[in-house]
Amino acid sequence: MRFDILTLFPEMFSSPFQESILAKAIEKGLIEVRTINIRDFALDKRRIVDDAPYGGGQGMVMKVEPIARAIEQVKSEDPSVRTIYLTPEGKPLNQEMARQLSSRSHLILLCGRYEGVDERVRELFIDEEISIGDYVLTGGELAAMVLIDTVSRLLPGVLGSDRSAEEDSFFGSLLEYPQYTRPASFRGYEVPEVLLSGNHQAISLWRRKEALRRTWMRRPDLLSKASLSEEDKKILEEISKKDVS
Ligand code: 4GT
Repeated sequence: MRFDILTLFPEMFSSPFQESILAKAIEKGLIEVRTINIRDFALDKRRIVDDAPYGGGQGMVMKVEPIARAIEQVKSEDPSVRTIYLTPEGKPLNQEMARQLSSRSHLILLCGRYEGVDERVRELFIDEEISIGDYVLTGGELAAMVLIDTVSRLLPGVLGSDRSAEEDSFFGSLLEYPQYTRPASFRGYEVPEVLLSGNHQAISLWRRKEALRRTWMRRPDLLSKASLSEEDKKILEEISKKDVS
């Protein structure tokens, strides 16, 4: 899968893709991440990419022409590329959207700065607008990194082939159960005994219970969308009766 990032700050993307899982994914050729400096598509001698807003007001607006040229260059190489603008006004990103995006072979990610882009960029060139949450950033770059990270880990081979499918069925519906590793005892705080028991059926049941408990306590909104078995519903009834920690 290929990502073309249109940005005024390509340097921001150097380190996130040079570490760990994403670096390996690039090495293996599973993903390709390219940055395109929008300023390279400004043709005037000062290479101006922004201007004051018509109608007045605070800040600057990113001009349409450099962005148009940059997008058109990528599209001339691959007319089927999908163009995404990262903005707080976009559709909130979730696991299901990440899964759908992971089926595409090529995305353009447009990163805004200042007060954002001229509206005609959105009308003429953008297929989809995505937000990573209800808060404001200084630019779309961090949002683009978040999107690339969450989509890339869903591609076959990026995490280790057996893991991804398993996780997909689970996530989006329930929070994760608690995890422990050695030592079994730390300053008097013990790992739950069942995890040391070797009883895999008991361990699975405990984990399902803890996932349900955590979801009920922290994200009850997720439970209405989750696919729950009859046993899950019984467990939840018990949890809601107790209602502690
Ligand atoms: C928040 C998000 C985002 C920004 C988000 C245009 C100029 C938008 C600054 C940019 N803030 N981008 N993608 N929540 N800020 O996704």
